[in-house]
Amino acid sequence: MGSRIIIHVDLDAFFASVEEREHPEYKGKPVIVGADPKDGKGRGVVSTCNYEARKFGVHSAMPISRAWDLCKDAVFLPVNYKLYEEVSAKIMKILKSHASKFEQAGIDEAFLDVTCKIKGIIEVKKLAEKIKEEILKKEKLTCSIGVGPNKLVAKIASDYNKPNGLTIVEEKNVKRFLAPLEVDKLWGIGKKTKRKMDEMGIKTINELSNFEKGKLIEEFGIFGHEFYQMAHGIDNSEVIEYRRRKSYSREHTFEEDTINEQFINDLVNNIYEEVMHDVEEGGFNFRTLSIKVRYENFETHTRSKTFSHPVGRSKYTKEAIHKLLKSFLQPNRAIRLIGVRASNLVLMKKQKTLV
Ligand code: TTP
Ligand code: MG
Repeated sequence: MGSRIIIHVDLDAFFASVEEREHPEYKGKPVIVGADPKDGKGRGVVSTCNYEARKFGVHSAMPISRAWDLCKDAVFLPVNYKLYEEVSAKIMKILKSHASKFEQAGIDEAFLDVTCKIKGIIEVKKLAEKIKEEILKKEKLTCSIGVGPNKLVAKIASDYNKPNGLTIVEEKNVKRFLAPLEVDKLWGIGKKTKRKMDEMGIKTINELSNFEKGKLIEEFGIFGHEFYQMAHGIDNSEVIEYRRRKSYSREHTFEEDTINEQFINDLVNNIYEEVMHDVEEGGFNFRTLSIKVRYENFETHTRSKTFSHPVGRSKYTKEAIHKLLKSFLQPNRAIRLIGVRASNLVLMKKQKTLV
């Protein structure tokens, strides 16, 4: 594989930053988003907190009662997931516009493969700065960006200098960059694996990279190989969008509004085939199939069928879409537009993921 240029973008203290943006009066104060602290008796955890609150030792996933003990004066807020999702969608749209290949990796992070459009470090630095500026200008939020020859290095780099950081790791510097970092910066190394490596005398990625591969496989089975590869900065996984997709849909407007059942049925067949093609190409099955019908007066209706198990292109689902359509066919009402949607997607094709 030739050398790639991958960018990883991760928003800073995402939920808390959105809240600060919405409420300028919180500026400078510690902000903690999560469960209700109930004067220290609350159950549940911290979702996230801003960097002011982090100075008190508060962090994500900490019991909210502990956060209360550490920082009573903080502004405690409930999780407004709907708002963060809306902001996230806008940010993802900006990010996607700068990528040849794009993959949302979480509510506030994404990978961009820019290999095709960028030549060299100066250009990628300019692009990263432009992305930061655009997010700040349009959404009033800061992010941290990492650039590397693969997703693993880009992700570690974005975390390297938070908040509002930009870290670029050229291929020739990957080993030097990773060497001093602790092993749990690598994917799939959680508390348990870290403890085990600690017992084996492995604390840093450098120490892991010097460990005999055979011994790692003995200790960690198939993951041993993966750990060895990662410690050497190797990650061949592609930037592909599949995780966050919620549905596939297509719609078509007739050149002239029509009541001709044959025309309507033919169009539905065509749209159904197109949607099935997209679904299959994405490696999905689906559980819900919907039809959308817009009449000549622009009145629009949708109707769905949800199957008890994931389904794909078949006689059965084709019949289902026609059954849904039938309920909208009325002798005197011309139809203007038809749409078909497959949702409740289930990923069928196994994608390469790390442990
Ligand atoms: P992160 O990107 O891990 O954290 P962050 O954006 O709050 O802070 P930073 O990146 O600057 O270190 O997670 C993104 C959002 O996901 C976060 O704002 C809240 C949510 N989240 C939880 O709800 N629970 C968690 O345990 C974590 C880690 C995140
Ligand atoms: Mg973040």
